Amino acid sequence: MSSPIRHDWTPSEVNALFALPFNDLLFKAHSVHREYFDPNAVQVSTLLSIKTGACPEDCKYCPQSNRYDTGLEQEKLMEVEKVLAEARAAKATGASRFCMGAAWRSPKKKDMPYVTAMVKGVKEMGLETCMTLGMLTEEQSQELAEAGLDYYNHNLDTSPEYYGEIITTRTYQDRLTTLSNVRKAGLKVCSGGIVGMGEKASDRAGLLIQLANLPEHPESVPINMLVRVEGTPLADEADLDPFDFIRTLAVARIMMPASHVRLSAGREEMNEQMHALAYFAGANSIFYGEKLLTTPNPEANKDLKLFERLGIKPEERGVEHSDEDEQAVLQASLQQAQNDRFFYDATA
Ligand code: SAM
Ligand code: DTB
Ligand code: SF4
Repeated sequence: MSSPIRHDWTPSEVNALFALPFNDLLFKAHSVHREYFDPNAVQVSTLLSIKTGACPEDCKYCPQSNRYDTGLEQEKLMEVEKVLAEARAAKATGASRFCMGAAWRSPKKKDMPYVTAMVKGVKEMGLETCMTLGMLTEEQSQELAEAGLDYYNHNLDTSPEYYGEIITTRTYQDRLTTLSNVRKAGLKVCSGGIVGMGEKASDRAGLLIQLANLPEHPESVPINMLVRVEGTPLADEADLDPFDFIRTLAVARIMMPASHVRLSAGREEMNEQMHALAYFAGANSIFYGEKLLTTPNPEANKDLKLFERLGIKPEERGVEHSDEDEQAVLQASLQQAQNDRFFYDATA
């Protein structure tokens, strides 16, 4: 392979990647993508908010912070049975990973038996499991690993330099410590950030340098486009140039060639052409299903239809997904998407 896995990226070379002509950058990213991945496979995860709102943190982008009036209805931790029912439904639509998110600064001792029960139950269905619960200690990471958790999502969000403009209630080092605790427990790491919060290209470079220069690359790198939610301090942030978003995906692909790069939040504002460009630039994972945590996401069927038009298949994952039933479900969903392309409801 001509693109090695590196952990020594410098600001000057990453800034130079961002400054490349768009076509040169895309060609480079796509070439790297083909060295490590099937370019026509995209991994699909489903997201569920297991505890919504009333978060004590002050992340300026977040509709769930208790500092901002976003009209969000706060909820207690969801019952384990309800979470399992949602996971079953996600499996039935062909998702391979089920991600559970909580609006916490960090989980409390009393929360742990519930979240570990959720992990065990979802795992038993043959789905990969992922959680995002805020900061974790080494012991909590271990507890989740023992319950069968596969991935932990904890984002660095932006560069160390810009971070203070966005969050004041936890430090960048707190985030790095959680990532290190998660690694020590043997969990796979999902970590990325948000683009479109008023940061400079050098901040996007700074975020990717932090991620790529970790002792191991995160297996999954979500790149979120800011969802501007009424009531949050970033609600009126200027439009992001869509090509700058694609550039960020492309540079992430080049710097972390073996990681899944997730085209994450913000897809509701992206058209099909933008999705196709993102997949070409090296994005090979999405959140699938009509809701992210609290904001809308494209309907699963819309994604499947686009997959079909582009010749993309949902990625099969490990032994869990060689399971015949699941393959049948996926095939049925794809068939449905294919049919929907040619027929419409004439009664509507
Ligand atoms: N409370 C936990 C934490 O922050 O560590 C976990 C849940 S939190 C909602 C997970 C991630 O969602 C954040 O780190 C941020 O990257 C992303 N996120 C939240 N609100 C967003 C928004 N409006 N637009 C884009 N991404 C967002
Ligand atoms: C990530 O990087 N993006 C997801 C997931 N990890 C937890 C969350 C996106 C949230 C978007 C705003 C919302 O729906 O509340
Ligand atoms: Fe809380 Fe997470 Fe939202 Fe920050 S991003 S306010 S920690 S839910």
